[in-house]
Amino acid sequence: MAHFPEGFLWGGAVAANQWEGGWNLDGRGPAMTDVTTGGTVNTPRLITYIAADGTHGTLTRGQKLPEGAHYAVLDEYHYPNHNAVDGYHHYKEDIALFAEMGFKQFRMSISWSRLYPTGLEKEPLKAGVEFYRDMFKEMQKYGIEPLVTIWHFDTPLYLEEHCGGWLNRETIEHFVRFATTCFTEFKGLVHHWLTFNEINNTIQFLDMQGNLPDSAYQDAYQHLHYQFVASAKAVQIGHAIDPSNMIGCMICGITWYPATCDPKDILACRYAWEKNIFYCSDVQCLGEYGSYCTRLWNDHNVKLDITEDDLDDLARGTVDMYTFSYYMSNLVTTHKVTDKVGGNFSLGARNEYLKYSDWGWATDADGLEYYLEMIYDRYHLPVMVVENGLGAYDTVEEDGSIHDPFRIEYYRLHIEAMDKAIANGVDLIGYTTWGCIDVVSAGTGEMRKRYGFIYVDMDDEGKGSMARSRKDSFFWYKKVIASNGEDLSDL
Ligand code: BGP
Repeated sequence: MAHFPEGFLWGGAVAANQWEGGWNLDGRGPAMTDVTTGGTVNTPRLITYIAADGTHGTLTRGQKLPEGAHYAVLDEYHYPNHNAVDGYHHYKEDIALFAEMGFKQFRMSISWSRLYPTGLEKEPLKAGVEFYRDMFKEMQKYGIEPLVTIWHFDTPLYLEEHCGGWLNRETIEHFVRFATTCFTEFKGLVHHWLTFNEINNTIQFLDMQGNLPDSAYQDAYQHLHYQFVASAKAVQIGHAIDPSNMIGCMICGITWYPATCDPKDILACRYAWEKNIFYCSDVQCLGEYGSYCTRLWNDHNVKLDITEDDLDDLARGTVDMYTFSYYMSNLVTTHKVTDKVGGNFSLGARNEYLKYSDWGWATDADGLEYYLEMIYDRYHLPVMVVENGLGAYDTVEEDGSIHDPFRIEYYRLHIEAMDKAIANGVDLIGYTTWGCIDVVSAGTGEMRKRYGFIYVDMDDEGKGSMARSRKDSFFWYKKVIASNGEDLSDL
């Protein structure tokens, strides 16, 4: 007998910038992803600009725009997020397909610059509000609950370029205006919200870049502090507008293991949990910074701008649920790593007990059980796994069918892990697989890295009909949902 409770929220997830497209339609303003090119597993995505002297230049993530330069869309590059998979025009068809699979919940995000093109406007664009309202009504027809991420990597480019983005305290105010619009306009249509997607990536990303100066840590922790305050204010407003709103944090969930039994590795592993995972979720779930934060700040001479009012907001704006993405575990060691592996906004040492995907991400379903039990024990809040999946190559057969047993196997293992965690006492209330329909990869900008149950005919260069088709995993997941997680057998 499976242990999924009645009413368990099965579904799938996408993000506006990776699914929607329509980047410059109906008044939408650009976001950073719109000046970001495609990359590959070995070559980074580039951010394009025009320098003060008119020459064209590129940056990689984390690098600063040179003095006098401005971000720009350049003719010589392809920008996969511009059209993405055109959810903007296909949402009715896509939602009907989700309904066919039996989705109870669909996680999507609202593009900030579709409502506030620069982020500074006092009123939202009507067209943007109408677009999302229509989408929610469409979901309502099928009894699908929206799970809405308010910020999924898409601060309006104008705020980033001209106002200092999240290093400027005023961005809190702009975000709060945007979030308030969402809570007000979609009241009654949306009941489940997440404030910031994978908020902890800002910290994890530092370690990926290697030896950075203290100023990089100063900026990252300050950026996060402003996002924490923005999130806490949004939670309070969301509750005031509709007390039935359930609002969650969203953490990039990686299960960290020590690579050896050297006590130094065991300690380093605990530190990795504190820095990468608990730093953000303690603030968002418990309403205050953990005691270990002093150590993290002191390590890099970080001095934060934190006011008494901020602390008050953090204490009042704690979330109602813990949500996270889960793709993999990672090894931590103080010893020399000769075989580094990639991951979701993270790096680690290879774990000889695990299998790795074509993009170098480990498959570790036990790590999901570990994470769920650890987190629930710490926060005692309802939990949702809001991203999980395997990015893989798909082959379309001559008859149009797509056989993806590797994806089915990945999901089976992770659903079994969730089932165990529930049996062991975790209050797990929902599961949305990542990229339930193929979308543009966040990390590489590729289309060939596919997660979907639904295939989209579109390649890395933006060529394709955008036609949707059902993979084998579509029929399998349908069966899983219909049996509430009981029937995980092959088709
Ligand atoms: C998470 C993001 C998603 C998604 C996913 C898969 O970090 O929240 O937006 O893209 O990772 O990553 P990728 O697309 O790089 O395979």
